[in-house]
Amino acid sequence: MELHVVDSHTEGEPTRLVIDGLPSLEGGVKERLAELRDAYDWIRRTICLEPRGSEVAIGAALFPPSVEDCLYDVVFMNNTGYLGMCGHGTIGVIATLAWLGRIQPGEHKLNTVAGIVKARLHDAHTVSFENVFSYRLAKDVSISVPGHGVVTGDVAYGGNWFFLVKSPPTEVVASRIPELEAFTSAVMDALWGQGVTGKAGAKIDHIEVFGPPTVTGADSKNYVLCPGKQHDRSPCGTGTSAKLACLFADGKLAEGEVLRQESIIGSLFEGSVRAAEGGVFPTIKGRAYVTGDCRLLCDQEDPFRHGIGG
Ligand code: PYC
Repeated sequence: MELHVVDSHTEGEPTRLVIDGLPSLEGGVKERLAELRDAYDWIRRTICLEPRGSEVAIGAALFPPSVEDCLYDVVFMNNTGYLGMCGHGTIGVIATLAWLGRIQPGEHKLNTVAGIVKARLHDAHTVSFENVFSYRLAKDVSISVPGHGVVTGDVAYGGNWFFLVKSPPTEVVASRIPELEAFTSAVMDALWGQGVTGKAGAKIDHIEVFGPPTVTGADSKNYVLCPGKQHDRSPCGTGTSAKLACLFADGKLAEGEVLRQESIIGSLFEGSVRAAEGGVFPTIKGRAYVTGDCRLLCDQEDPFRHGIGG
């Protein structure tokens, strides 16, 4: 068994794109995700988990488009399961397709489980995409977080569900990552325990905290806890989308105005919105670089051929 993958990172966050070795799956992108999860989860475990992957690796599986006009159907996955959308992953996929010579600068649509995203390849590394409809579901939701008291934040959707904490528990800087991780993990557990969800009971599986920027020109810095309880090294495309939706809803961001969102490692996304009824369509821009091109081998005698745990 062999999987051909191309690795990239988008503003520090890795994406592993499978370009060969996938089964051919019928149906639309949601049916393809379901079949991958139910019958071929070893692919996610092989590409995302140790010893070949890591807890921060996001996998992306490409399929022929099930929707007219789109380049591919794409299913994103991580160390614990599958994602409806992934912003840094979208930028990584488009930059990788350019590196493979499959696309040229211009617009390219990807059909994700959360909906169609309109990506634009600007040059070999720079990609922007208009994300799916994003909105704030609830403002100023207070929950009780063991060890941290009452924590207040907004529930918003940016392709994934987010809880955007109002006040950070500590400085939002890399040297505080252990405290930020413990705090955001406790917030995630408290949300689940106290039944705070996204629309139709959707699990909130990303937590975002904000602090003052540390790089020139940035407007805000974030720390984003992802579903596998690892933080995003990039400013998080879906998280920045959720933030843009909240700023717009609060009248703090005008249509077309640019927000420069810094990540915990000091990398940047630029974001802006197009207004829509009840929410926004965010556009996120960032850069990705290809870091590897390899064949993952699964030796039948290797007890960890399909990853460790997960
Ligand atoms: O960029 O949307 C994103 C993302 C989600 C999880 C990791 N990155």
